[in-house]
Amino acid sequence: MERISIALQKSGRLSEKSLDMIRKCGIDFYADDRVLKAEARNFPLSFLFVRDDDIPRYVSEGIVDIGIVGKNELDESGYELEVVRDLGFASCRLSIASPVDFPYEGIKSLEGKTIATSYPRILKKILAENEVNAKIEVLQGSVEIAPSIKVSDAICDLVSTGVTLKMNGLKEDESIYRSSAVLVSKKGFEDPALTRLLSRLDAVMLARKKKYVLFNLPKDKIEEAALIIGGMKSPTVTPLFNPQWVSVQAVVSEDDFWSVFESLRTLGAEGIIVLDIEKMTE
Ligand code: PRT
Ligand code: ZN
Repeated sequence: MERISIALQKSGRLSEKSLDMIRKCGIDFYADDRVLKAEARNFPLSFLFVRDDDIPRYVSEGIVDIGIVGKNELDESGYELEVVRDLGFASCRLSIASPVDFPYEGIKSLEGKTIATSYPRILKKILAENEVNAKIEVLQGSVEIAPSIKVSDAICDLVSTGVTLKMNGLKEDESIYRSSAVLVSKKGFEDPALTRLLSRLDAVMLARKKKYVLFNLPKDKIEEAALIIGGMKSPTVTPLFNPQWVSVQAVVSEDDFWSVFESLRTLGAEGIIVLDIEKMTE
């Protein structure tokens, strides 16, 4: 099988999780801060470690076959690539934020104002969609200080916890765009090694959203428990030494986990153990 190449962020918010995800696919390679190129030992994949800003261009120009980059960075780059998978990590939002005394009542409040951002392309598109005319002040970083130094009335920047905005005396007015890390390729790129990688990535992502639950339950409650767990072909039920009780094993979606947990407790489940699943297939 021919090797394919992937561009990853060398160091930053995407690096660790990208590497972690690829390692969870059973792909073994060496990478440290000084390494710019690497080859997987047990999979036809080679790596290029670069700044995230360069990844869309490298993929577009065929310098690498695929890459992992924030969706925001891809859309801002203007390159038309295929989003092969949304990997779900490094999620954040692009928000309008302004000083506490700025009266924001929706995006129209930005009419005639100046907005500082590092994402002029995405912002311009959203303003145009909403028929708002505003001046965009492009800054490469530290966008949050722009209003306090009178460079702009408001800002449009990435937010995850919102702490940075608060620390700079800004309020988050409205989130206008969502982003997370995506795996990209050139449009229509296909390769057996990519297919193999994707099936492993899918297994890793599926497992991430599920928990493995084990608990003991009075035998006569098993049908009710099966209903609560839901969405499953059947939980695995094993007899216990005490004939009135059984041991149950099931896979539960992380989103439903707490409601399932509480319902099982109400039903009389005891000794509930919850485990992470490393990999699984549908
Ligand atoms: O050096 P290189 O160019 O490769 O990296 P970079 O500095 O351009 O990017 P990096 O590593 O900071 O971010 C990479 C990607 O992570 C971004 O393109 C986003 O897709 C994603 N991401 C997720 C974030 C955030 N969350 C985030 N919170 N990128 C930046 N931030 C910044 C934001 O700009 C603001 O300054 O964090 C601050 C806000 O954080 P909170 O938690 O206080 O709200
Ligand atoms: Zn960057």
